Amino acid sequence: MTSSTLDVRMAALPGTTLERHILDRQRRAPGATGNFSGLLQQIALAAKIIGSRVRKAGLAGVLGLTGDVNVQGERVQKLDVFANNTMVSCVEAGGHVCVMGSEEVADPIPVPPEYPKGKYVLLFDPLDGSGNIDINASIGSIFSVYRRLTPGQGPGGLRDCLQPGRDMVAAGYVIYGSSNMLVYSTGGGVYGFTLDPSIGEFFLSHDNMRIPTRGRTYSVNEGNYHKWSPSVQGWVDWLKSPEAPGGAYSHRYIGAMVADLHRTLLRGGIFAYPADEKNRSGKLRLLYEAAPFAFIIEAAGGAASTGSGRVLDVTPEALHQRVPVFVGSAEDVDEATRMIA
Ligand code: P6P
Repeated sequence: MTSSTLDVRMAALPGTTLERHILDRQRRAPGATGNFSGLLQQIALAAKIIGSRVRKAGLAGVLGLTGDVNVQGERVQKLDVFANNTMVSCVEAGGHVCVMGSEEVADPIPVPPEYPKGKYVLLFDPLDGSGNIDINASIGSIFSVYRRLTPGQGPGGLRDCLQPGRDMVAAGYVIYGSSNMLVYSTGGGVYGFTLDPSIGEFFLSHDNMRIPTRGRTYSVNEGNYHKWSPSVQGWVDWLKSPEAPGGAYSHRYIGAMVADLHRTLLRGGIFAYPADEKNRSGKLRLLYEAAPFAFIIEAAGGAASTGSGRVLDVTPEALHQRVPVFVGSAEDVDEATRMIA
């Protein structure tokens, strides 16, 4: 191939697309069948559609509440429903999953009988931090992928959804912020892709993301301070004192897990949602919030604890089970778990 042809070919691609990245890694993965790359492409399409609607939310009449309350007991935003239906529609016909689970839906979501069933399970929070929608603050989508447990090619079910995070195949999130990014990991590294809205394609912008071993910020809802246990109060008091490593930490809290943990992944530090008097198992859901982020943060060199054990070692007993979380830089999480034990 002459150098001019090569130059022309490389010049045509303004970067590494998500598809190219997945296919390049798939070629190096023994026994890869292409199913996962197909599933990730479908998730990326859903992300583009959701991101487009989020950007126009104020104009498209999709702000505000539907009047419904979801299985979490939370008031449902119109965009929550749109995001949930978009993710299901983009994935259900593709033949890559046998069942899905969503924060917005009480029970596992079956693949309609007319569509082929695949070997994967997709669990997702279609629009996390939806309380931030109407104030135009960052929100996101979170997903995790497992292999089916039940035998055969037929529909999957709850048993396929209730797997410990250590058995996860992949996890990722999309942040709808000043730019839209899709971040994913299959365990061997964490890769960030930024959407070029003029092309409608995600391009690799953060190759092999690593979280610093220690940060300078803590991210927790201080409004819950008086509901925490004395040990959690003591840990936060210490972080805010001159005795903290390198001096008092700064506090950053956006109120959307995707945004708070994206910052933590990039800058280091710790994000926590401890148990409290009101949320006795914490507020965040294990299967489609805590576990996918634990998978990603550990793949980036960090740590994720419930306060009494590794998040990825928790075996779920219910689809919408909640856990306390302490996630972020390894040294910060280690200190937190030692102080609150
Ligand atoms: P609080 C958003 O509703 C969410 O599920 C997470 O994204 C976020 O981290 C948390 O709840 C915020 O909860 O009680 O601090 O408003």
